Amino acid sequence: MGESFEVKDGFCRACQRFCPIHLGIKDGKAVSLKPVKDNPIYHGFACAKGRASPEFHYMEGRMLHSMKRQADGSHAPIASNLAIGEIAEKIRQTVERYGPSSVALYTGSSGAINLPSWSFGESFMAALKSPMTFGSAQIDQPGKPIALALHGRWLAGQASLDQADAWLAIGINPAISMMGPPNPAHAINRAKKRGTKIYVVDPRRTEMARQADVFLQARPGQDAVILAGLIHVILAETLHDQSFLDANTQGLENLRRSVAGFTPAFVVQHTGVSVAQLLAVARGYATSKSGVVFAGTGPNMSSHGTLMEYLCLTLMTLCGHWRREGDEIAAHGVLVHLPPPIAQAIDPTPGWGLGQAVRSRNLTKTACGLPTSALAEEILLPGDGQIRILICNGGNPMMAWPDQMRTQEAIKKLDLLVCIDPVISETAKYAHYVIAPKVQQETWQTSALFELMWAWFPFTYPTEPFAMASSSLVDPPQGSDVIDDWSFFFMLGRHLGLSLSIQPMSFLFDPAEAKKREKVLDMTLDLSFEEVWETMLVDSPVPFSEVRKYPAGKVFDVPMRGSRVRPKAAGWEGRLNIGNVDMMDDLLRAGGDAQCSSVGDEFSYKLISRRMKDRYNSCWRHHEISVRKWAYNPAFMNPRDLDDLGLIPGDVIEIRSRRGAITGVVEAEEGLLPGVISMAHAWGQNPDEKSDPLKMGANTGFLIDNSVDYDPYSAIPQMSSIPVNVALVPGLR
Ligand SMILES: Nc1nc2c(c(=O)[nH]1)N[C@H]1C(S)=C(S)[C@@H](COP(=O)(O)OP(=O)(O)OC[C@H]3O[C@@H](n4cnc5c(=O)[nH]c(N)nc54)[C@H](O)[C@@H]3O)O[C@H]1N2
Ligand SMILES: Nc1nc2c(c(=O)[nH]1)N[C@H]1C(S)=C(S)[C@@H](COP(=O)(O)OP(=O)(O)OC[C@H]3O[C@@H](n4cnc5c(=O)[nH]c(N)nc54)[C@H](O)[C@@H]3O)O[C@H]1N2
Ligand code: SF4
Ligand SMILES: [Mo]
Repeated sequence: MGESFEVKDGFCRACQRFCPIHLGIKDGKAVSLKPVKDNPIYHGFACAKGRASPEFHYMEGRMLHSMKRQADGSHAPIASNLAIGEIAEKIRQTVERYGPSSVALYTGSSGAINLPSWSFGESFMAALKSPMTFGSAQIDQPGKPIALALHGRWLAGQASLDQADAWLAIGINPAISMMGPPNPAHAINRAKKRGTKIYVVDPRRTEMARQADVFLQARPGQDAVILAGLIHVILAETLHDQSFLDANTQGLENLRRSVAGFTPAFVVQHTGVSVAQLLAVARGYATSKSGVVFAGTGPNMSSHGTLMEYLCLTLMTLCGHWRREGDEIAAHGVLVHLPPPIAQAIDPTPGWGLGQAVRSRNLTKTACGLPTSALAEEILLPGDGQIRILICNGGNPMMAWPDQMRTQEAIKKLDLLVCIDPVISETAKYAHYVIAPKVQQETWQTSALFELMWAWFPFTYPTEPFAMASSSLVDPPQGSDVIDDWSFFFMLGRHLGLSLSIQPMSFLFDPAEAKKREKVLDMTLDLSFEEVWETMLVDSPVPFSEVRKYPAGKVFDVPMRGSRVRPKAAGWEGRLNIGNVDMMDDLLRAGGDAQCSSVGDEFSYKLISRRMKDRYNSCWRHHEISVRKWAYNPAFMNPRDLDDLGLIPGDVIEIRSRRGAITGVVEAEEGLLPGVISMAHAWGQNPDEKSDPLKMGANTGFLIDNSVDYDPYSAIPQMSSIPVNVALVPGLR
């Protein structure tokens, strides 16, 4: 038999940025991935991780069959269909005895990127009548949707990063994380060439900070204080947009009172930035025409995350930095309808206290969903409402949830744990069943994800109406029994006699309207992946069947292209709130906390989180690309701190928090603020496994306690800026 080689167009799925690519396929196997050079939006980019991703499909450790846990704790292959039948039976018995709320779903990062699996998971839970759906979003940047609810939304949205003339980026590093526009490095260069001012707040001189006009190298966890300081200066110097505020907002006086104490002197004392820098950013930002403020995971995880996001929105509103009447529109829906570009405000809505509450710590459902950081407690807390079954879709709680100790206790306690995961992850080790899914190029995928991200991450959206939809480009390896993630929920529903329904994706419909439009699936008929996408995108502005013709994407000539923001409707009364009472109270607390934290206590260092270039959370961690530079997650520290402590790079240190201790390997990083340790999450092993810090790294989640120092609204605990101490572990250098 001769060899065959072909090249198919599509896009990489090794991270959420979905870069358009040419996939080389040899004898039916994906063998190479190269960027599409002349793509108008991505400008020919693929990272090393993406280029290596064809190998992920075939690497050792990828499961080609689902697994069932045996009496001795080992896993043995089982036919997927049989496994799903057994899982259904266990769910049936448990629901009969304890009610539907005893079953919970956790959608992790790989589940969230995969819209059909996310959508079918939610639909399954609704049909089962269990409200207990959790996700990685609630331990990521949960302050974003909550703040947006409290502040209200501007229908026409904000400028895209390509349109904006000032960026204020707080604890986000698009050049590595790809949480930013397509091909972030290219976008940063374009912005510099256009003369866009870039302001960065980060304890670390990040890849983006190196290109910044002003880099505020601030102490971690003080972002709300800095934002309040910027607002203070802007109000004191009357640089705000009074006529915009008069016409479209409420709460200015409350805001003014609340930021009164955040004088430049106060901010400088507690954050480490200089007066000159603070004034430069306040003046530069406020006098720009269309500035955007955007924050990332760091400050969202460093306490007062909801407040910090709220102040980002408030700062934009204060300066009238939303798309205004007559401006070129910033975003178009191609696969998902966006709200009409009208220069008017939608009133705030409640941020928390929505529907089903959990039992622990009086926490409620928020605009971001149920608090994932309380899920372990909900499994451990006996009595009515205890969670006994967990379906974990494309996530790895043992590596990624805060509070690894409590997570392990909870995971071990479950009556049934099902993981949908291509490998036996650290969590899947405890699973009763591991369902082997199709991965990456074996699945159908579209760029609808970005269009949905527009609501919370508008700075990731391109200005042009670009979209792509790709069928599966390769088949799973021969002889395998792997299934589509979404079909797990479909088949489970079928076994349980449930009827699943799928809501079309759109920002146009309120929940009641979306419910009316949902399609009830005929559970007796098998569905194809294509039909799944057709159902989800039934109302798309450009028909799915048209977008499908462009697997590596295209800029579509949608009717809105090139149009302008429309004026506010006559008599419209919607107003944004920039003085929300709860947020102003939290701002006073943040001021108080700032004063305490500079006093210093027994834990004199702050451990902050970061992302590493070649590794996506815990995904494909055993592939050589994930460890080509670092086999472990170094504990980066400023050389001055190393000198003070008598450490040299390569030393093994104990890093101790109030909760516990891990061992890290020291590395010097000039650009890091002294007193700060920068270390990536989702490394290391399970707590009771023998771990070599030089081979596997250490799990920073072990240092975190879910039940203290958490955001009172979203419940996200302090996952960055964790107070720690450091000591040499002798003899391991
Ligand atoms: N201390 C600290 N903790 C953090 C963070 C931090 O910055 N600091 N970050 C937080 C953030 S932002 C997030 S999003 C969470 C992530 O939390 P999780 O999503 O729970 O963790 P991941 O490591 O992303 O797990 C992804 C899993 O998906 C599997 N997988 C890979 N490909 C596929 C696929 O195609 N299909 C399926 N079904 N599974 C697949 C992988 O093997 C892996 O087990 O971690 C959070 N935890
Ligand atoms: N290569 C790669 N890409 C990824 C991921 C990955 O693991 N690897 N993970 C993906 C996921 S799940 C997500 S959510 C996104 C996240 O995307 P980003 O939010 O861009 O994540 P990071 O690159 O970790 O950038 C966070 C920054 O916050 C800073 N920081 C930490 N604490 C503080 C603080 O208190 N204040 C301020 N101002 N800054 C602080 C850190 O120094 C760091 O530069 O990335 C995604 N992309
Ligand atoms: S940034 Fe890298 S991993 Fe992410 S989609 Fe692009 S090529 Fe793939
Ligand atoms: Mo994330």
